[in-house]
Amino acid sequence: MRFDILTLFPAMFTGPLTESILKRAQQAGLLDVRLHDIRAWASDKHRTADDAPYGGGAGMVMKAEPLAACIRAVLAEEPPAPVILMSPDGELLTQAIAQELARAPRLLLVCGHYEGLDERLRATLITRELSVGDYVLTGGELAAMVVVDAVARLVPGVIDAASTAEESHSDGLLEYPHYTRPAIWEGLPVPPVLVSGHHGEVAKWRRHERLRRTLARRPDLLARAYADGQLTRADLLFLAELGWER
Ligand code: 21W
Repeated sequence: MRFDILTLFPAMFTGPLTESILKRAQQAGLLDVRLHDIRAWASDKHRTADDAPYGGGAGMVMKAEPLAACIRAVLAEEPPAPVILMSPDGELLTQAIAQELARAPRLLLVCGHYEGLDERLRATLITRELSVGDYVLTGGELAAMVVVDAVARLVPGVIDAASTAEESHSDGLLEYPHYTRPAIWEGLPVPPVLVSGHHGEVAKWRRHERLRRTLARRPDLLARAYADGQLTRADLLFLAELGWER
């Protein structure tokens, strides 16, 4: 899968792309990430990529011409790709969206900076807008890295297939707690059921811990799991003991 990232700050991407899983995926030829410096498409001698807003106000606006030239040059290559603007006004990224995006052969990610970009780019070249959460970043670069990371790990071969298969038919509950050696750490023991060797009891304990945690931390997810028919009669009995009101 190929990503083309359009940015004024290509150097921001080197760390995440040259470590760990994303590095290995690129070396294996599963992932091809190309960085494009928008400023290289500015035609004036100062390489201007931003300007003051019409109508006045604080901050700067990304100019239409350099970004449009950059997008068009990158889009001229194959295969076709959606042009996704990273924007705080975009649709919130979810695992379902990451799964949808992972089916495309190529994505073009546009990173805004400053107050935003000239609205006419939205009307012409941008096909989708994504936000990574309701908080304010300094630009779209870190958000684009989040998209690359979330989508790339779903590309077959990038990580162990068992991990993503579990997510795709996930019941929408939080994870159970994990433990590894030593059996006692700083006076804290591992729950005895996990060392008991009773696989049925371990499975039941893990399910209960998942339900307990989801109720405590993300009751919204529990309501969704219930509405989606992901909860068994045993789950509902256990949740009733915990005082859950559906
Ligand atoms: C932050 C751009 C604030 C514009 C009203 C008028 C991309 C992002 C970004 C940024 C503003 C994402 C204002 C989650 C994010 C991004 C930079 C608007 C203030 N309000 N996902 N002016 N959060 N952020 N400026 O910030 O480009 S995806």
